[in-house]
Amino acid sequence: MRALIFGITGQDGSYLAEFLLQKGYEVHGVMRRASTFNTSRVDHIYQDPHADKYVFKLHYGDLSDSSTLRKLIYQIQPDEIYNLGAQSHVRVSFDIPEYTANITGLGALRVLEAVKDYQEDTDRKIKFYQASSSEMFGATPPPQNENSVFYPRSPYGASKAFAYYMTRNYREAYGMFAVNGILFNHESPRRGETFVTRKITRGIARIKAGLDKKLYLGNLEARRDWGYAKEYVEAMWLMLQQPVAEDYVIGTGESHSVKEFLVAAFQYAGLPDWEKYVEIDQRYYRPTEVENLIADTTKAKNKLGWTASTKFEDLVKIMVDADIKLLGSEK
Ligand code: NAP
Ligand code: G4F
Repeated sequence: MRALIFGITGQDGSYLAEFLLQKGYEVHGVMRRASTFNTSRVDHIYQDPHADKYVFKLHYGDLSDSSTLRKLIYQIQPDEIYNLGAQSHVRVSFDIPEYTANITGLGALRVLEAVKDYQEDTDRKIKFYQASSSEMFGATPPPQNENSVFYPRSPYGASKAFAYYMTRNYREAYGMFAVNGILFNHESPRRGETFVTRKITRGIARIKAGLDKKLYLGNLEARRDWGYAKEYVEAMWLMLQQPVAEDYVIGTGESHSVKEFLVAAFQYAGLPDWEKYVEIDQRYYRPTEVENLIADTTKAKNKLGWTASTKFEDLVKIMVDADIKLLGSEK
């Protein structure tokens, strides 16, 4: 089996690549050219092109660049494509809405269109996974499932909703095996440093090491359904192994506030007086907020046999421990 991953250098892309390599896949990934190294999450699985068994291959490309992604699909001839590439930061999407729509929204359409043409030209089939998001539910009250109404509250959420509907449309219009995994927030030690969980655990490590005195945050009342990213990539893969292409909600079924995460993380790190260190800064608030997300994962449980094993308390511990260890090794 051959898989092509857009967004391989991201949190999920790196876990998915590891997962598929363990399953015996040949894994191809698309990375952006950058002036600094952007492969730190996959460096540990990087292979020299001259290796005997060369099964992990990186290619330059960008979701804004139809001709290159089309060329890659024709050259690689993957059995499965996972589109995890996105401008994935909700707050930033208010600053760069057009770019977000181009990459997070139109990027998915560019891949779908290339897959459609490839299938028509070659008579081969490609299964397509779209990284849809609980941000699409936005203001719709929890719990949210596959039938809940979308009410996006950001350019990011609206762009993901566009990609979601295009994925469904290509499934219905052209009979493509195209699925949406509607994933709720999932975190890990590989989470980007500006998402709130990682910002907190990294901030704690720096405070404990005496490098920072304060941690500046925005809205502490928002609630999220936080799971462990390493487990969520299996659900992505399972969706593509089903006999019929369908969309699935993936989460833990629990919701916690940012404040709860903050308190649990500071306490676990041995700093119970968290208020001494945390300041609220308006710049981290969003013009419109998503207040509460809780996944109803009944369908995933029944059809995929998938449930989240790592819950809130364990996730906090994994992330705090990892950031304290990382800072220690950097020092
Ligand atoms: P992430 O860490 O931000 O990774 C995003 C990936 O997309 C990175 O590899 C990034 O490359 C790549 N990318 C960005 N712009 C691109 C472009 N113009 N062309 C090609 N690739 C581009 O996100 P993640 O947390 O792994 O999430 C994976 C996907 O799931 C994203 O689509 C995200 O929106 C979606 N999602 C995430 C969550 C969550 O809680 N993590 C929940 C629901 C849905 P660089 O490394 O070069 O920046
Ligand atoms: O960690 P966040 O930035 O994640 P958010 O906005 O929920 O988006 C993440 O999850 C989505 C799935 O629902 C993904 F689709 C998306 O790609 C991304 O991975 O913010 C979580 C909450 C928000 O309510 C935010 O207002 O934390 C609040 N928050 C409070 N202070 C903060 C901060 N968020 C960030 N990033 N930084 C803060 O200082």
